[in-house]
Amino acid sequence: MLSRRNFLTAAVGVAAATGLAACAKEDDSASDSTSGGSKALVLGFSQVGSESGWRSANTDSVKEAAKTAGYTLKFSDAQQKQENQISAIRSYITQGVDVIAFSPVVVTGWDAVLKEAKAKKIPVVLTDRSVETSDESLYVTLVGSDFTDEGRRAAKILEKVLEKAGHKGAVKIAQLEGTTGAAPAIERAKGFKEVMDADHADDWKIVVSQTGDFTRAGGKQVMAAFLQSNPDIDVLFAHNDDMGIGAIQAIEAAGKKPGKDILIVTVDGVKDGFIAMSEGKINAIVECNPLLGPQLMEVVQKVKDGETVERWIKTKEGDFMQDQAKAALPTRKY
Ligand code: GYE
Repeated sequence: MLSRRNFLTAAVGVAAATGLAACAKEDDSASDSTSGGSKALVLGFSQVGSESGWRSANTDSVKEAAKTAGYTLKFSDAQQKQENQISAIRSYITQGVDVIAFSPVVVTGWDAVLKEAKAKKIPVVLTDRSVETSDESLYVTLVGSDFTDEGRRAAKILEKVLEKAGHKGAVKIAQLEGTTGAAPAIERAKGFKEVMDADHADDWKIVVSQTGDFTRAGGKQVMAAFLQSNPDIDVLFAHNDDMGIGAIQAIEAAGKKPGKDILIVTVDGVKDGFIAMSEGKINAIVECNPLLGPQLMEVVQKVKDGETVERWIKTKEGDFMQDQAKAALPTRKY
């Protein structure tokens, strides 16, 4: 596995090698760019949507890195709908792009369209989220995080949070899940449960768990319902910062103190998450890095050149407790 530093170095190399491409266009530009007489690589990218701060940072990173690399980027936003992603991918196939990259909203239901890409010999690179497929040859590689490990890390950091808060005895946990059927929702829940079952079978219990679709509005609405059915929740584990921030509003509206009456652990580490943490409202954040653009562009170039790449290029990330929030905030890049 290449370290992130190696990737960044390599990405800079790719950018230098491709030179200052004359006219890399964004957002479904149909024009062919040229770089020193040779045709610029054309990348079709289908994004999940714009549901969260993580997603906005990811989109910016992809667009910026494509520009730096001198690629022609055809970008589309699927608004969290699988059918939109499938039609975007089909249109990239019809246009005959060099490489297709996408972040699949859910894990299942991709085989048919991926087979169409394979038939046209267009390589597919997954980014951020994975798919479930019976035919491993339908995509080349995944550039993204280990979500199961993020779930495990969330449980481990919750142990510290509980200790710090002096919480003793039974722990009633509410879980705000990400989009139903999405890899980060499935795997973060799985990793968390794994640690819970192994080390806390006697004291921790998930009393309510429901999707908030990775959005603030979803987090707020579902948390309000949780508080009605289970007013004695001790902990909230939210699969992303945005749902956690929405939940904070619901907790405050119910007259409780987020971060004190209800301890909160989230995933992502976007700026607004760090702000909430520095205000004492989130207790710990498990980082999930959205700045995948440079790594993705490097892999895309290799795939286009027919080089072998690893099946899973993992992102490196860290964990943060509340007492680190203020110091870390100015250095956060997303
Ligand atoms: O955690 C969430 C976003 O797939 C890792 O999607 C991504 C997740 C991220 O909506 O905020």
